[in-house]
Amino acid sequence: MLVFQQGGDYVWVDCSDGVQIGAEVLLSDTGQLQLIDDEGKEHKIKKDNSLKPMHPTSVKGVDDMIRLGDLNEAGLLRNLLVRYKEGAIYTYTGSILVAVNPYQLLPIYTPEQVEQYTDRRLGDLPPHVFAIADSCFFNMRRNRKDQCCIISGESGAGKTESTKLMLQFFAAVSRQRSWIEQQILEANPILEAFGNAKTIRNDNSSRFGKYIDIHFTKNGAIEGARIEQYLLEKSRVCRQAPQERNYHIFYCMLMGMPLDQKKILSLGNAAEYNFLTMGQCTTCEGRDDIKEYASFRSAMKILTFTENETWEINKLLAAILHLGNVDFEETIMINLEACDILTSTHFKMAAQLLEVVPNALDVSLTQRSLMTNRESVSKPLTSAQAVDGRDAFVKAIYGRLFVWIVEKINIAIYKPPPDDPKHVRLSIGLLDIFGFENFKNNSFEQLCINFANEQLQQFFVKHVFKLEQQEYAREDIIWKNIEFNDNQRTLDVLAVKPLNVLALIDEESLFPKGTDATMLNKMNQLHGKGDIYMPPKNNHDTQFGIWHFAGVVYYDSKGFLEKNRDALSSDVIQLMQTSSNKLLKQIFHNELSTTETKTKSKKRVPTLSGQFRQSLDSLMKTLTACQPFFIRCIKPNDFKKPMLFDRELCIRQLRYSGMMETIRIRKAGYPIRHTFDEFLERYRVLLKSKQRGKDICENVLTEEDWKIGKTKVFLKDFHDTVLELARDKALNEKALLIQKVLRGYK
Ligand code: AOV
Ligand code: MG
Repeated sequence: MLVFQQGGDYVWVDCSDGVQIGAEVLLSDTGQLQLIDDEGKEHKIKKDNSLKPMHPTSVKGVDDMIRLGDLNEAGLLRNLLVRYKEGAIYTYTGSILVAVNPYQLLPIYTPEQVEQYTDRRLGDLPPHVFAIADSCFFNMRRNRKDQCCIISGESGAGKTESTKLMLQFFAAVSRQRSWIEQQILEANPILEAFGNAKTIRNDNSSRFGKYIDIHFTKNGAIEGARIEQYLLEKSRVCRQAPQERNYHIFYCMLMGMPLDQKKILSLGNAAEYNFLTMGQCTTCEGRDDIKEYASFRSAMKILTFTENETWEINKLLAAILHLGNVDFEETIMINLEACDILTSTHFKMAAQLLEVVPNALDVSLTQRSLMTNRESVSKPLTSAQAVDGRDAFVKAIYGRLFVWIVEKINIAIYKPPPDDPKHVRLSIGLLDIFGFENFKNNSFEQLCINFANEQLQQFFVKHVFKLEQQEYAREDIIWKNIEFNDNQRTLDVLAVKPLNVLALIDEESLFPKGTDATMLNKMNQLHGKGDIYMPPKNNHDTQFGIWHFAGVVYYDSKGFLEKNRDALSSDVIQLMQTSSNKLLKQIFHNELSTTETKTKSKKRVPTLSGQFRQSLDSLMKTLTACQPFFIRCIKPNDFKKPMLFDRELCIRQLRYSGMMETIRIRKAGYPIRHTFDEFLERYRVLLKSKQRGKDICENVLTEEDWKIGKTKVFLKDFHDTVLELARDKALNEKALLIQKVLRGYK
């Protein structure tokens, strides 16, 4: 029986959010206890034996959550909170890193810290993203196996920042201080200028996914890298939700470009452009667009973009802004609704920058050619159709420009392996995609983004729960199964079952008569009865819901097909053929070359979701071939504020990411495995004998709680650390001994 007699003790008390909260006992008189909880609230409760005392590990917090005594949600949450308050934003769960976004610069990323974390075993020092990077690097060299690090978390949780920190670490430990490291680091400001934007969730939100594969020699020197990009959100170029901005590059360019250059492009301030003002927000607190433009320009130089290429890019960006200010006026043309372009400097500038004849631009924006049986006829467009056509054109320019820029960056940083067959190339891949999103209005882009997150969650579930428990069974390890939330059923409905949601969207997109409504209808019929897909509430409603691993999201089906078709009108393609703008022609070379060599059998243009699925499939294959590390980023509040820990928000993230179950399995399980031979080869130095086999392995293991399976040794994360340290020591002693002996000979 525990009786609280004095202050300083800690207990758990009930909280309105359903998860118990920690509280300190301030006073205790005969019948009552006065408590103050973690949020500063006072409680007065009757002295009661049912009050649960806090385990000492929860009072101060622990580095590794598998050491928590109170192994429940309350304990988990408090551990993160206590540490976060002290600026300790990183916590382990075995080798999985949990990172809580501090929303402030912490003094923990200096070159000294990099040095400190280099070549240390995980758990030697306080948890840190550098320690994970170091482990990746160590494992890659030790196991001669490619590694990957999957960084997940919702929008604004800190994935992109963590990725940059990992890169910073690799560039430093590669120790060459050469050009290539500099180039890899400098790819980021370019990618972020073109692919990141302010959203309500994150002032620097990645609107595309990326996988950076860093290539090393067998000695750990960086040789090069390759960046894969996924599905840039193109709609942002023309439309922004309230309080959101277009891509950073536009604002940076307008703020940072010298006046004489702006004059040539006839550019003014951000406030003057329709495409930059839809969100009623042209600045971003805490961001200096002038400074960012300078960094962007210098990064372009480092990545070998010539002055001329950068200028040509600026021309296309300016053309986009001018096109956005082109106005259309309704007219009637032979009894048909039509429209005219209102002559303006914007229109003239757009034609000049795209290097096309103004009249040709006018025609391609206001008319559409249709192929009848024999001939091509043109039909006038209404002003609304003309606006849509113009926007499609602009999105296509920006989207292809982005792809071209990434390709150019890759040309600079990717080095094909040398011809030498003995050359060993190892790699570490960092995955940083757009986080799970649930806005007031969600569209096709959110469905794609959330589908990608769903895939990553499944990768995590597979690695941490499924494969692991299967292996215990295969190796006859006695094991009590741990239950976990499997999101496979959501993935089945989205992309696996026959006629799954994405397949239906694709099918309707390829069907000329398909509309958003016919698509929705089919989805309702085929998936309306299950519990993953939620049909619209009534016939007028265009929203359907999906139960994602991170909660339910309602998507508005309006505009789905158009976005998925992502088609460019043949008029625009023809217009580009007449252009003398080399960059424009280059970024559209795929479209231009297919129309030039027109073949009879028309090739099906892949849809957006089709392409995205294909690239995700290939990503999953790459990841599966690597040894994975996981970083789970947590967003502590919705206000982008430091030192604010919203319990409910954090509980939700911990729940859907499966953190509780992860702790359980990491605590009970044996995440490190070696075959007997591998194990003996590495740790033989700890033994006297040269024998092989299962029994000998047992002699190496002095610590407790390991298991021997049929073909493998099963260890806890901490065993790995202990063994590696012992091995280092033994090798050092041996080296000393050899030195001594050699000295003796002299
Ligand atoms: P995300 O990548 O996870 O969101 P970011 O990495 O862009 O999120 O982080 C959002 C913001 O949080 C950053 O701009 C920083 O201000 C702050 N932040 C994150 N991590 C740290 C850190 N370690 N130290 C200091 N500040 C940090 V998205 O890309 O929206 O899904 O699409
Ligand atoms: Mg990001």
